[in-house]
Amino acid sequence: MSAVIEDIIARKVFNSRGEETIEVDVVTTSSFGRTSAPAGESRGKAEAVYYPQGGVDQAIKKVEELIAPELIGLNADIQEEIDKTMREMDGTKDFRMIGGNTAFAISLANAEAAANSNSLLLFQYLGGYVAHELPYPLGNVISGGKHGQGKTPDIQEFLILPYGAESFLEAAAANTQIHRRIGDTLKKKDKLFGGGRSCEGAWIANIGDMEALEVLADACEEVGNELGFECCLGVDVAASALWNTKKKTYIYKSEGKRRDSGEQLEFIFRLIKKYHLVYVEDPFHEEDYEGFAELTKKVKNCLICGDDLFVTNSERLSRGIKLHAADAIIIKVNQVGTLTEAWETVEMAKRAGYIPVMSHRSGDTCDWHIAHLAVAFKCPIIKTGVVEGARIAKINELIRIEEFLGDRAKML
Ligand code: 2PG
Ligand code: MG
Repeated sequence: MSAVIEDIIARKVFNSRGEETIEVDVVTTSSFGRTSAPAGESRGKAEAVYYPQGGVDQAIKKVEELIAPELIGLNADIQEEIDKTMREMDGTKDFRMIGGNTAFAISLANAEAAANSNSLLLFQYLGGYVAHELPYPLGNVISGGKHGQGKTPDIQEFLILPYGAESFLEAAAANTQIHRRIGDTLKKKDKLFGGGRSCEGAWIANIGDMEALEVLADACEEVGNELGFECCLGVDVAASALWNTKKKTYIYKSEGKRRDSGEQLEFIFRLIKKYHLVYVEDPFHEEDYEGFAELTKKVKNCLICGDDLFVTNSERLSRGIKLHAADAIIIKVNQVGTLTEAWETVEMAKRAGYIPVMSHRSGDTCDWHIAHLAVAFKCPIIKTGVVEGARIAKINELIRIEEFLGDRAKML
């Protein structure tokens, strides 16, 4: 059925942190699509600028006065044309004129409208009939760094990956059990622990990095033994937030330590070995491609993932590939702006043997599109938290996709 864009409506809504964000409806002759944009707290410097000057209000005005008149009449089926038109209208590298989040919401709402007009689910529309593989959920269970408050760990995220699960539902259930078990342990360990959680639903406790990893390791082992499959550990160091450019050191405030680049490498390497980490995100600051390359060369059986390093940007990824910096990449569509560009980055990553990890943002909405993108783009991992409404929206959508696929569903 034809899907000519008839209207584009933008409004102000809120994300899970209560920050203003943009939501867009794309209405076509035969369908409708809706998307709201997420926001990061620990953003990469090279990310798209979320909004034009004047914030969400100004972005809405731009949609009404500039973007909608340009896109109305185009065919929603031709995603590339929609995305390219927005790029050209903006004219800057970082989307500062119309806003990366404005482009993101239009781009995704358009894809959903196109899928609906073809009577397909989004993952099928984008990935084709053959798309049948589900990602493993990588879940944040203890928060620190910029996502923590007070005397919490320096490392931003302590993550679990139920790698041995046979289905997505089983994997998601394992993550919730581990999350609960960790909550119980923290109650005993930290007298001040009041059950507080970060914006991603991970626990906030008055413990250090090592203690957090010990708690994680025990919980993963216990639950893994009970369920009969392996549950692994990972971290997002978010090292740009620890890096002090002037002093050229990583400052671990809670621990009361400083580490230069060499010490950082040794420290992360020791953590990987001691806790058998299978996933380490942003172990170095966002300009240290060399550090990433050195660590990637040094470790086996542990993904070294670039988030702030690559910001879903193909130019930055291409530099990383040349230097063999990292072997996995976080994909956050709103870091780059449009679906087409994010897809191009995923394709480049796969060609170079990098693992694409589809990801939420710390300030997110109940929007579920990344669940479909993970399946459509064949991402073996989705990083989207364990509990909390905005995270559960994605987890539950993947459970629905798994059910929809029936016998054809397979873990990637
Ligand atoms: C990260 C993310 C998501 P933010 O660093 O990976 O967990 O955080 O959205 O704040 O950038
Ligand atoms: Mg990160």
